[in-house]
Amino acid sequence: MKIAIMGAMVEEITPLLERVGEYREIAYGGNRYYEAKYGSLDLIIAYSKIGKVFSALTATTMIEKFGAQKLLFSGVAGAINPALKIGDLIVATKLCQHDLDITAFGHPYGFVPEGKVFVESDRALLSIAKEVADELSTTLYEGVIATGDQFIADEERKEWIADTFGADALEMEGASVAVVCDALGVPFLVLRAISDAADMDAGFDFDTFLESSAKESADFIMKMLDKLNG
Ligand code: 3QA
Repeated sequence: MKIAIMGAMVEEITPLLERVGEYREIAYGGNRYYEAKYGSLDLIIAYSKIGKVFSALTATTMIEKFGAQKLLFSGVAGAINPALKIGDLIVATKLCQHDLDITAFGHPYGFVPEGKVFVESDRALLSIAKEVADELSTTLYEGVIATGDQFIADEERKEWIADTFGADALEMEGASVAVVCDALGVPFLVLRAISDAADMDAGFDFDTFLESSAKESADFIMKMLDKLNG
């Protein structure tokens, strides 16, 4: 079984590379991909760079070039739901693009013809995540994640995303990865640990908590890999 694990920023995959030990680096398409073995699993690990376009490229490459059969995204997110505090883990039940807008033609926000507003995560991977959370006695939130090519540090925009999509957290890559995986028939899961609340303090909080929250997410992903290893 070949599993892709991706992040957007180098900080999001460094804790994963530290855990797998030996890996081989392959340069492709302006990024570096890392092949590693983890028990019986073949891993392909990479960070895409920030945003929907780069993350779509990386997800596609992991699947089409490296043959990934499942994809796990690990990283950080801004909280929308006030229940989510810095360091908390959230797994996406479904994802949407908050910045996709052809409403001028009567379409809903987040929709383009032949697409869908929400892409759903793989049920089997979701249930593995829940099992891991139970075993660790950690709280794993489940909810809607909204993606867009903007770092949100604004209450008003955040409320709009909450009201329009019922989103619990927001980031800049999940939905684009979801669209790619859905189109190519690859089960995927997007896991994020909260780094900020997408508010006035978001820039400062993000800088402060990127590393620690990225590690929270990566540690959880490693436990999921242990479970996939059987
Ligand atoms: C932010 C990262 C991008 O990959 C999306 C973090 C956490 N908080 C967010 C927020 N709004 C949107 N997304 C997020 N990730 C990139 S900008 C900082 C870059 O620093 C999730 C996320 N509030 C680079 C140093 O110059």
